[in-house]
Amino acid sequence: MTFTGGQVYAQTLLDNGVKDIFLIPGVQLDWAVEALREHGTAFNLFVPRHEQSTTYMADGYYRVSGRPGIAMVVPGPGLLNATAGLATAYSCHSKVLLLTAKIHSQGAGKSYGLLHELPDQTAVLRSLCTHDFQITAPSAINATLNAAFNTLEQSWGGPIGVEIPHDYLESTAGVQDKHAPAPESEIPELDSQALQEAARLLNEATLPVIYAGGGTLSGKAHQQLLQVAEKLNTAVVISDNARGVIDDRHPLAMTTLSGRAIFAKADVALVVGSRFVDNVIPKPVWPQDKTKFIYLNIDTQDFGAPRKPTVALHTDAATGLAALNEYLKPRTVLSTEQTQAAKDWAQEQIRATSPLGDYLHALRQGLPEDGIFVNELTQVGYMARYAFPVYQPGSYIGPGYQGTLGYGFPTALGAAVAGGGRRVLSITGDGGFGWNLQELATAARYQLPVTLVVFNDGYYGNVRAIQKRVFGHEVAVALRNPDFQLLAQSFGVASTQVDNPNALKGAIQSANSHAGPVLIEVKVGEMPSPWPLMGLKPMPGVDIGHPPANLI
Ligand SMILES: Cc1ncc(C[n+]2csc(CCOP(=O)(O)OP(=O)(O)O)c2C)c(N)n1
Repeated sequence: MTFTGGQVYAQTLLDNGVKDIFLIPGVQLDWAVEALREHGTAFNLFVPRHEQSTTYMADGYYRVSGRPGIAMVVPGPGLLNATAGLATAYSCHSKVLLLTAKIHSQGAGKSYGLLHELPDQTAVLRSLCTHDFQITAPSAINATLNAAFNTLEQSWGGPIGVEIPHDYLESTAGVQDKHAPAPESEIPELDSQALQEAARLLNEATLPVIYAGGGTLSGKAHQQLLQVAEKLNTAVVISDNARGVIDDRHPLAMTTLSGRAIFAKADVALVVGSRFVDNVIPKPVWPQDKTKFIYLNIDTQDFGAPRKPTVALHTDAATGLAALNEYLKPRTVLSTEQTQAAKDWAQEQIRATSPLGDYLHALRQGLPEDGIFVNELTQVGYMARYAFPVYQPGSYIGPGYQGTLGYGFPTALGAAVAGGGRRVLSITGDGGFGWNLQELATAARYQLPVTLVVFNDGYYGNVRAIQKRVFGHEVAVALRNPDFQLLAQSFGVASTQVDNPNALKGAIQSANSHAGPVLIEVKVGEMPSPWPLMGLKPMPGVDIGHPPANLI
């Protein structure tokens, strides 16, 4: 029996456990898509309205399920459209597999100007993926795809790309079944001297503190992190990328805001799975000289300047924390009163930044315990980074260091596919919604349980606020919006409009009992700035957000 390359391709995806695929078809994918169809209900094909959503949906899917998110696009502009999602997946270590077609194998490098040809497509893909695979012959489809899946499995995260010239999908010549050798594990062995030195520093410190970055979440180190925190009874300051790694209601769980009070007194900090560099200026998020730093990271790049590690532990978060735990002496670094004082102080700061804090309260109260929150680059969203309480891993999604405006809604759709009926709450500003408002069609078509809250202030409000504060003027920030109620209606999406936090809470609660998507528009005016409270260090020159010296 002979098979087309497309059939081998589809069968290999199935053999690697793939069920859900986020794709936009096109002529270069035809033989693969036809083969997917032949498998009937074995595959669920989700077809959004723009290629950027394929990778965003795949990312949201991975972050909720822990299973690789699979995106499929045509070459050239198809791939280029998908790159913002790849960049976000890269910054969040999300296991996204991007399957892209390529121009005809005999046109490669010849500049014939074939449909969707790029001068160097592989270079584009390679620059945004941790690994990339080229299918170099029809007979190599099975082996190369298996190698990509094995690598994805062994890797510590980040997107992987696979390219296939479209003629190989149509070809029946020489298609063979081959098995790829399993790649080596990417987890290095821990240096035992460094481990003991780290344990000594933590055991002898007066106030050791733990800082958890996204690597604790992607490295599934929840239990190990909690064990170390509870052994020392000290605070874990959870970065935006790690939200959910420990339930925020745990007495030792701190956000970057409540963590300010702890870091101010800490003499040793254990930084786990974090780049620990400010998002805008290449400086560490906390000064390196007054505190001794132990950095635990799988990526040796994250040990270098401007960080100054006293000890560097090179392994993944779960392995490193479990090993450290063996050497730590049980003690009570912080009392319940001290951790509560830090949390109470943070709450007061949030409450005082009204109405942002009230809106966040409404969002949390409206969302069920197991609901999934997808944050965005909107003013309420900046505050959510440190003020939206998160209860479990995989229930909070942020954009990582990319800070990609507009990523949230399509990411929420992928999260909903993975969520098995859990309600997804996606927030956006009216500006960011413009990046992907066509995906209301996708939400409606697949009846995804997403509540989309659009904060409508008529501006790129965050940029406007910064312009006004810094320059005293505003420019290029006013928006002319559609009627969001009519827009939702035209896509067949239920919608409502509110103008205060209490009404927002009620609208979210009613949306929870809806099976499909609901759009809630919130009419807002100018908001107070969420920036002075963001980040571990108080903002220089701003007089709010400084914890009193005697707080803990
Ligand atoms: C891809 C991308 N483009 C531009 C920006 C810069 N940016 C950050 S916030 C923002 C304005 C957001 O406006 P809106 O979505 O209306 O939310 P608001 O600030 O009004 O709450 C812009 C343009 C970005 N972060 N990402």
